[in-house]
Amino acid sequence: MTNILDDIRKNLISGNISKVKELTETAISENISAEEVLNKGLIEGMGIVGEAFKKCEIYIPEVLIAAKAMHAGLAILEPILAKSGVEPTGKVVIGTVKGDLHDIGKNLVAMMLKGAGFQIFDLGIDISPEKFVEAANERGAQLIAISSLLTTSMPSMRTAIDILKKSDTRNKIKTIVGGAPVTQGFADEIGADGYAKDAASAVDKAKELLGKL
Ligand code: B1M
Repeated sequence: MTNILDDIRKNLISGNISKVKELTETAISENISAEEVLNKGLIEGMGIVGEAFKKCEIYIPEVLIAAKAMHAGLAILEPILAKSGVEPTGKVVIGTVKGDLHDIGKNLVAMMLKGAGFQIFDLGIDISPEKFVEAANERGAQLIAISSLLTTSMPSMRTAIDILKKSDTRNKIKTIVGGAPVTQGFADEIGADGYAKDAASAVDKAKELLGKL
């Protein structure tokens, strides 16, 4: 016999948006806690999607549709979770660097992080180095996630990290960088705490980095 949390996971993985919404509502009406629906249904489901994406068993369109299904479920849970004071996995400020307007990869990373239970403050595109640090301080974020798709905009990542290093909150905030032209070598060179080559790996790295705080 399958239970409703299995059904939520299965429908999330297959991107059945209306079914995930309906099942999430049913689970809540059956007195399953919002936290359990979130962790055992939505987050576990999105974790399976992330692993399949990493192994190239599924591709970007499937991930995006699963993320939409996740959002449909989250929309039901968010007001309940907010009232019950359940803490997010961590707070992340994310954006695309100054001079760069590409946002598809950044959005994917943001969605996967949200899927893993992180609270996301998405600053958008063309974000100045100062803005990343200011926003992280304002929001009490533990992680700044910076995306760059252009070789010309990559140096702006270094500036953001330099500004953070000079600030009082350096030991409270980690940094992760990524995007097609970014490499582990570049991340090391600019002093980023982490690098991830894709959205699913970004979730693993974010969890690892926050574990070190
Ligand atoms: Co542009 N573009 N583009 N573009 N564009 C590229 C990036 C390019 C490689 C194309 C090419 O020449 N072959 C090239 C960059 C060359 C370089 O510098 N290395 C390029 C260029 C040159 C330009 C313009 C300068 C073109 C022009 O005007 N002459 C211009 C720049 C505008 C600007 O930003 N100032 C430009 C404009 C555009 C569009 C607006 C038309 C559009 C962007 C639309 C949008 O994002 N809303 C666009 C697009 C779509 C592309 C390509 C075709 C696709 C990018 C994409 O979305 N990929 C791209 C060529 C290509 O990659 N094939 C190209 C899908 C996305 C899911 O992958 O973003 O790599 P990606 O994200 C991955 C990983 O990189 C990683 O996870 C994601 C998936 O798991 N990742 C992270 C991303 N961010 C991460 C952050 C992390 C961790 C992982 O931690 C924080």
